[in-house]
Amino acid sequence: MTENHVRRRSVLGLPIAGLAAAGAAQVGPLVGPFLERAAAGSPSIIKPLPAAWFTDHGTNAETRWESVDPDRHLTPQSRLFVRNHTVTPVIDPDTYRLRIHGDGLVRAQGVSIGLRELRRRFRHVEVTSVHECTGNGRSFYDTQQGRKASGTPWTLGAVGAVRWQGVRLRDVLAWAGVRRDAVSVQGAGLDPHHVDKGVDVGPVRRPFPIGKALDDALLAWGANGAPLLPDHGFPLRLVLPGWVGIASIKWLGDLEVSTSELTSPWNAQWYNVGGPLGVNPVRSAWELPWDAQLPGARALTLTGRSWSGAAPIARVDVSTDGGTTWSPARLHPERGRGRGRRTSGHSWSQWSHTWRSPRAGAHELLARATDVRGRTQPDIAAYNPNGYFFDAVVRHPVTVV
Ligand SMILES: Nc1nc2c(c(=O)[nH]1)N[C@H]1C(S)=C(S)[C@@H](COP(=O)(O)O)O[C@H]1N2
Ligand SMILES: [Mo]
Repeated sequence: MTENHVRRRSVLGLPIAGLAAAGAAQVGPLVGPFLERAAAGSPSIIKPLPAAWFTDHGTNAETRWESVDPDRHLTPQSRLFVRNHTVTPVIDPDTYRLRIHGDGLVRAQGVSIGLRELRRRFRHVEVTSVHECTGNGRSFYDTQQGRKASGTPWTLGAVGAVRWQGVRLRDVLAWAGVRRDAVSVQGAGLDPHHVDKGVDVGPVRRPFPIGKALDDALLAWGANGAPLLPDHGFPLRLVLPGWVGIASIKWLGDLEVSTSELTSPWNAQWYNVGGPLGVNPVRSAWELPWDAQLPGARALTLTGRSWSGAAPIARVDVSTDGGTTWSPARLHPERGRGRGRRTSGHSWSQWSHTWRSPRAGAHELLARATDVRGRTQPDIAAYNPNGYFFDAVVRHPVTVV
């Protein structure tokens, strides 16, 4: 981490306070910006979080589904959810280096590379993926299934679709000299160490199989054609398309490649339900506020989206009567495909449903998606104490007035 310099300058235009400077000297270089932001009332996240777009969960921010523009397929970074274990660091791109090392490399002492060289040396690629937190939907374990799970009480807004720009991890590993018997890769972030119940458990990091690294994993510097925002991993993050959000380490400072299975609390203690969680499940959401008040009309056209970590969506069935009767939603032609030559990956599906002659009063809207591999959404999600992978059909209350 010594090669990376965190810029000590004003954050949100505020001068560095004496308190912040003193605190930083005692507890580490990344705490200065944190104290400044705390003084500004925004302790963890730098970008603005207007209440119309986000639900504030402290160090995390959730996108409001009613603020999603049905005419825009990709999620702008300004509207993308944020999940921070600690605080967004401010990293100087000019001195930033990524260190790659481990006994899974031919030369175990490893290599390090700066941003300019990374851009110059490797073929640029674009990949669209659905970016989602493992705990998305967690609050429904409590509100829909009567069993509370611990963690951020996300509704369904810890998700977005992003077209990432960067380079293939496999190209970088080939250059670094990966051994044939390497099995495990682990990225670590440059954000402050995570402290769990008073114990410093080190930087946020999580191992994944070499197979994913050599398949479609990316080192991304851009999202939707713009540089990553600080909150989303500037200057460089891992992206593991279709996998749990924790796999996509932000502010990537270190990559270890190993010939034995690596482990960390983020695959052993957390994000683990009888094994480390990998591919995201199938989920759906209506582009409506919770408890929406809908104007009575002869026909109401409602919109939503469905997605799966494994594959594109094949069909979506909807019910406007709490699940008694179902009909297929109209899937919109896919608009998530990039125009660039090298675009791959898959996005979410947008859909709509015309609700004819809705009667005044309270109703529950349901949507159930199935992906092209036949994975679908159950009526009840399998409970686990940390509330991961809530994939059941959500019962969305609305009132027709
Ligand atoms: N270094 C680092 N990487 C991280 C995290 C973090 O706290 N620190 N959070 C992870 C989790 S749990 C998720 S869901 C995603 C969130 O990415 P986003 O904030 O860009 O939406 O980043 C992952 N990568
Ligand atoms: Mo997450």
